This record gives sequence, C-alpha cells and structure tokens, in this order.
Amino acid sequence: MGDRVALKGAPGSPYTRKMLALLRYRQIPYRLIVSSSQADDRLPEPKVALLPTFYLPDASGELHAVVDSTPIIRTLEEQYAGRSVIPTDPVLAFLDYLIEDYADEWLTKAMFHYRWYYAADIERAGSILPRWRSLTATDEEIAPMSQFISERQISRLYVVGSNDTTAPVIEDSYKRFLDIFRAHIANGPFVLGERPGAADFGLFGQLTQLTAFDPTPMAETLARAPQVYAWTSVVEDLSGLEPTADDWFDRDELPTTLNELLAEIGRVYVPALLANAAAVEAGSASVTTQIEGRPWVQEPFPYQAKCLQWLRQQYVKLEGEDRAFIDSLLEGTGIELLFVKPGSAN
Ligand SMILES: N[C@@H](CCC(=O)N[C@@H](CS)C(=O)NCC(=O)O)C(=O)O
Repeated sequence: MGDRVALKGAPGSPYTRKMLALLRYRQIPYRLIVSSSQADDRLPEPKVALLPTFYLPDASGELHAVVDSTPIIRTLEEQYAGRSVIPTDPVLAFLDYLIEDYADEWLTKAMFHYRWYYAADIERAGSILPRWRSLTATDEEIAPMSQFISERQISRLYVVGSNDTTAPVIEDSYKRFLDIFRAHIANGPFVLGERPGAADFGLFGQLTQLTAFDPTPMAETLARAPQVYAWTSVVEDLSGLEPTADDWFDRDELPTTLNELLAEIGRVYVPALLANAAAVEAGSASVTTQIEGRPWVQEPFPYQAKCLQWLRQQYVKLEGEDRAFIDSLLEGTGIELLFVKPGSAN
C-alpha cells in the first residue's frame, strides 16, 4: 500500500475536508479515494460506514478501516512526529478539544440544516453530490441519484435536530459564530495562536461547506464575515506554514475573543448536549429543552451522549493548577455545567 495514508471521503463531507487539511498541514503523505471507480477492493470495510474512512495499520502492520476524525487525529499524532496539532499546554489542549467538539457536533448542525432545509441549497447539493462520485455520469443517470440523496438526507435532518422550531436557534447561532470568529481571527489567526490546532481543522471542515458551497450560508458569510471566508480558503492547505513551539497562545494572554467563543459554546452547545444525554439515559423518545430562551426539540442522539463522556474524561485529566485555571476561565460561560458532579453543591 506504500507509505501514503489511504482514506475514503468526499468533497461534500465536512469531516473529510477537516482531515485532508490536517494531513496537508502535517505534511503526511496520503491518497484520497473519492469515487467508486477509484475504490480499492483490497481495503477492509469499516464497522460503521462513515466518511472519512481511514485505513491505518495496527501493530502487526495489518490495515484496518477506522472512522471518527477526533480519535484518528490522536492516532496520527502517535504515528507521525512533528507539526503537532495538539497544544503542549494541558489547558490549551483541553480548550482545543472542547472547541473541536463544538465544531464537529454543533456547527455541523448549521451545515446540515442549511444544506437540506432551503430549496436553493437542496437544489445545489442534490445536483452536485452525486456528480462527485461519478464524474462521467449523464444527466439521466444523475437525476435518480440526486432524488435519492436529497430525500434521504432531508429525512435525516432530525439527527442534527433541524426542524421548524429549531431553525431560528441554529441560524442565529451561526450568525453569532461568524461575528465572534471574525473578531478572533484578527487575534490569531488560529483558534489558539499563530499555529493551527485540531479545533481549527474541526471548524474548517464545516466552514468549507457553509462558506463555499451551500448558497444560503455562503451569502450570509460573505455579507457578514468575509474574513471567515478568506480564512477557510487559506486553511485548505497550510503545508507551507512553519510552526514553532512559541506560536501557541500563552495561557495568561488569551484574547477576550476566545472568551466570547466559549460563551457561545456555553449558550447553545452545552444545553443541547446535557438535554440529549439526559434523554438518552432515560430512554426518552425525544429531547426537549430551551436554548437562548427558545424551545429546542430533537430526537435523542446516542453518539453525542458519548461526546459528553469524552469531554468529561478530558476535564478529569486536568490536575492542580491546570484544573483551577480552566475552572476560572469557564466560570459563567455555562460550560462549567458540563462538569458539575450530579448532586454536588457547586
Ligand atoms: N464523528 C465523525 C462523523 C463522520 C460523519 O458523520 N460523516 C458523514 C459525512 S460528512 C457521514 O458519513 N454520514 C453518514 C451518511 O451520510 O450515511 C467524524 O468526526 O469523522
């Protein structure tokens, strides 16, 4: 298989784009399998069919099909030295993980919502997505695929909680994110300094679609935050960036724009995450809560209950001064509610 990391993915898959940009930045040689014609039947099938799928060797060198970008990033950190995307300071590493999770699990709601909620966006995605997998297909061959994909994805809007009740909550949160991130880029240009972390690639993945493919959020982004459009185009390929150890923010000099991003995460992602976990635990048929004083209803999403557990594991890893620093930074953002022991006073 050669020394290139093999992955299967698609241009319209935000998590695929997340990982491609990360591989380029880290200068890790790779080969991307997009269409069925490029498929390689020597490659194993993943347990869960998700994009991207990576094919990584285990200790014996045997290739395994692996999904889920967050743990794959950590595996690539072990397998490839240099140009790490995980900050050395445990406090920044925790913030990096938290913001990557916000991008992967909340910002993706805006990406999926805008794509399959509005006619213009459905039209574009329906017409282009099937063409990415079969460039030589005729219009007649594409038409049934467009219909199949559109109907399937529209029927899965519930997975991200997109519906008429939650639409204004999702869209207003994207607009606030644009305002906050536009200002934060001026202090960075990356989330945690002058070099990118996993959080940057998480945000980038969703923004490749929101800023440069789906017409409704693209227009909103260009009108409201052209800086975010430009940032996304540049992060596509950071292979030429020469990071140094000093390029991460100093924990004592974090810009206030980072506090605003944390407050936004506390405002929207935390209530959804906590309500979803409670519903999954109770075996409820639906999740109902308030976000920004407005009703939020969705079907329970077991994967995001795991995301909450993984976040808590990251928090528990913090010790002494690092824990105290994070507690004071998160105080009042709403994020601290994720780490409150059930039944404890604080
Ligand atoms: N947590 C996963 C999410 C991957 C994911 O949901 N990928 C989408 C494409 S962007 C997918 O394969 N969805 C399943 C489908 O459409 O059937 C990651 O971070 O890699």
